[in-house]
Amino acid sequence: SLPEDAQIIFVLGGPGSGKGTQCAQILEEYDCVHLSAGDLLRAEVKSGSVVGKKCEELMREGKLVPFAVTLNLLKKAMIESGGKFFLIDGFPRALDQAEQFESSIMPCKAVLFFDCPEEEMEKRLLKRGETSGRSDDNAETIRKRFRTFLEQSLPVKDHYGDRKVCHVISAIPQPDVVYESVKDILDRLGA
Ligand code: UP5
Ligand code: MG
Repeated sequence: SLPEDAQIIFVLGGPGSGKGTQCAQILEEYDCVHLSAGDLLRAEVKSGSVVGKKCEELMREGKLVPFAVTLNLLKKAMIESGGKFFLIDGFPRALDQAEQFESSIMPCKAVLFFDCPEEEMEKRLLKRGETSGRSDDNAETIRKRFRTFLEQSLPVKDHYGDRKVCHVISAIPQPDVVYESVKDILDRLGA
């Protein structure tokens, strides 16, 4: 099980807003465990498991995989890491996921939300698609990911916004400039 003084920060934002990039920066300075739900899912797909095969198709369509799958992958990775300060990147992606995760594991301490216009995110993802090998980095799937984000994931931000734990950060500037804002918030949180 998890240590009693474990802490969780959810790192959210649209597809290509820079969640992974900022988490990599945070890791260099703070003692924490970075868990990307998307990376865990891609590893599951790569493993060739039955669950992975089902997720592969959904991810190629820009849809959400079943909550139980991400919950199990995250829970396992959290425990196995032996850490106690977790950056959970790209999860929860729907309101019910947020509620169920928090009631079954623990409430989050804060949310970092990277705010970025769709045109900018699209530009970044198309560029990355030239070399990433990610089956969802193509124009058609990117549009579907944006739709899923608006319809299912954005309500999560409003949910936390109401609870005042959500910190909205502009993700438009260069990564090191965005990171300055991130650092300010983490330091204020006493991370
Ligand atoms: N880049 C980054 N920051 C930049 C900046 N400030 N200025 C200019 N360029 C910047 O960055 C994306 C690209 O932009 C990179 O090339 C980077 O260099 C550049 P990245 O840091 O990778 O952005 P990120 O927000 O992490 O983008 P990602 O594509 O990972 O976001 P998604 O949320 O779309 O992907 P994720 O891996 O989280 O999920 C993939 C799929 O898995 C989902 O579509 C869904 O099907 C499934 N999923 C679930 O079903 N449930 C889950 O809980 C999680 C995932
Ligand atoms: Mg990512």
